Amino acid sequence: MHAASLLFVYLLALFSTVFAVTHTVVVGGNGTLTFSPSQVFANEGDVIAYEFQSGTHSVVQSTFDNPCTAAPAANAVNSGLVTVDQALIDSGVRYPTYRLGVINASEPLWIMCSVPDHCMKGMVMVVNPSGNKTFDSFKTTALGLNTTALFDSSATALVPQSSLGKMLVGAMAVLAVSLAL
Ligand SMILES: [Cu+2]
Repeated sequence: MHAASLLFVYLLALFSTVFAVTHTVVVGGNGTLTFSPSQVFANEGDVIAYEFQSGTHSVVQSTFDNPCTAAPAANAVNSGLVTVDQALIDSGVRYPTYRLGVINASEPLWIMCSVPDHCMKGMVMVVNPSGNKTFDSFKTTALGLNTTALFDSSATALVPQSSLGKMLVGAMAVLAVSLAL
């Protein structure tokens, strides 16, 4: 390849790196059953960093129509259950964080916590909602559910500390799961 072309490719890569944004979403802040913020608008190349701050929660992909049921796709986003050890946090260990890379910004990513009751108490969020599929209607559907039978027990596995692999998951890529345990 011509040197000028190589330089162009390099600058392009540098450009996309410089403008990639990390969106931090606090999970369970102040002991609440919340993702905060509950809506994120991200570009391709951006990273969503789910920071678990209290209790036991998870980041599990669901669907707009079934907010509290794990999405059936084998490669759906699923952090497994993450429990925050407050003693470790107090000693200076960083919050466990689950990171996703956005590879398709046109596809909404519907997220819920799979711990029984949390989703139907409104513990849901979305990355890149579109059109009439809004966060508010997604949450309203979740709040209208009243059975724990909807929860997928496969979402209860703990994430091994070694799962730092990069895998493609629907609209997202799991960049890393770093559990400070
Ligand atoms: Cu939860």
